[in-house]
Amino acid sequence: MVGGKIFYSEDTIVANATPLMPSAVSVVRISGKDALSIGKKLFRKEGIKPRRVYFGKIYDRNGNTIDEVLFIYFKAPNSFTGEDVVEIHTHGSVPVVKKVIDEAVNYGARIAEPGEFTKRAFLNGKIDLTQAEAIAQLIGAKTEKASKVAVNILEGRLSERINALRDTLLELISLIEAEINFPEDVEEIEPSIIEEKLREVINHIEKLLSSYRRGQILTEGIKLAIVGRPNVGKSSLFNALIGYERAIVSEYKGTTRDFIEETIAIKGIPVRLLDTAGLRETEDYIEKIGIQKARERIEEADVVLFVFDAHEGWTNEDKKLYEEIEYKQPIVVGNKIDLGLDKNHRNYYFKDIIYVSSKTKQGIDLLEEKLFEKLNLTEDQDSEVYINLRHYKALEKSKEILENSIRNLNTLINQKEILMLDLQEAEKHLEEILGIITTEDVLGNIFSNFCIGK
Ligand SMILES: Nc1nc2c(ncn2[C@@H]2O[C@H](COP(=O)(O)OP(=O)(O)OP(=O)(O)O)[C@@H](O)[C@H]2O)c(=O)[nH]1
Ligand SMILES: [Mg+2]
Repeated sequence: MVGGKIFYSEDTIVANATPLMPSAVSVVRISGKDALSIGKKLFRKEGIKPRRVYFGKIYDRNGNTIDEVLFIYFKAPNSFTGEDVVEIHTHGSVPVVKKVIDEAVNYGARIAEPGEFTKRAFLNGKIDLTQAEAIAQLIGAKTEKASKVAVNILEGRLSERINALRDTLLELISLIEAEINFPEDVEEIEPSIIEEKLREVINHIEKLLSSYRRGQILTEGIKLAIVGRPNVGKSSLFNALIGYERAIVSEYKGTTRDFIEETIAIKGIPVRLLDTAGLRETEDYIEKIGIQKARERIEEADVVLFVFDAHEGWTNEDKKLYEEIEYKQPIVVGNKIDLGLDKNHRNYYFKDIIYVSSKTKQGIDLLEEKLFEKLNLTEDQDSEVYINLRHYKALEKSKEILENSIRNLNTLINQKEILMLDLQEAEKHLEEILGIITTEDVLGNIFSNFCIGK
């Protein structure tokens, strides 16, 4: 909390904390300095103590019962927002919730803006900005893994790492400052030590920067295209991966024309899987269009699975196609191993073939492993954190300044004031991430992405 004091906004806000739809229970939340007095007017009970659950009724302004509810009061600063908060648990009836909000407004509350509760929690120092963002991330998480990482950040894992970087810089800044202020009493710092410290910070920044892409994969997923010549078993592999017979499979070449898409989770990552038409020269008009579409999908794909028939062997046609899409660095999949491997398979010029059978599902797990490895994801994400674009930009700026300082260290070592200012600026960019310094713009951007009531 800033200076240990509760930051009270001018007004008291109200909103439904649960979606407006029929359900077992709905929660209406009121936060602000008048939360309790407004709550009491609705609940009509005296002697409400904090953090106790009361059962009773909510009345409208004319004394008519709106609903039977549970009523909880959280006294500042021990609440989510850090302000006085009242939670009213009604039956999950849309008209009831609307009516309760309407009556709270009648007694002086204002309808909350999106993210306003969380914003108040931030302004009261209950959470820093990375944690506020993590709340939105957690609410929006589509997979268990994405939610796990959001919880890591909510628990302060990202803040810890940013603070560690800040500490290193602040320590260095204070050493330089001491040297500037007391040149007689303080020993000069070796430039090599300064450089070492700066490199250490840059290293850690780079690690965080590289987590950005992984975070995107985790939250937004990837596009995975299955590609190869006709009849090698692309649609069969597609079906094996999604777990049911979605795509038509047949012994005729050119079975798949239009591409087929299905979203699945592979080890917790959302994957948009695309089955495409077998690539070949053809006179068939429809097939031609399909092949054109397949090529577009290859272009867009994050990862390409290049399938060939490992029983038949690596043909010239495979080679030609492979060379065409080599720039995508595809994962090469040899299918149909249940029929036995081609006798020349040891001579293929790749080291890295994943052999599978779409029919028996042999090797499919290895393929998933390989995909994971390719995306640079690890299985163990218990303490993993991912940065967002806002963090990315701030870290880049900080890194740029530090790199510049290293480059010019020979000169700066004799201009310590300038060096100090640079390091201070680099540190300020780290503060931005945590929200120690912010602008209304930045806050507006972040909190407007929240849903109402959070
Ligand atoms: N034994 C065996 N047969 C397979 C396997 N995978 C596919 N097949 C057979 O190979 C033939 C072609 O399979 P598809 O999955 O339709 O091949 P495709 O690559 O999608 O073909 P197009 O859509 O024409 O490009 C079918 O007869 C499948 O039953 C496998 O792992 N083992
Ligand atoms: Mg097919």
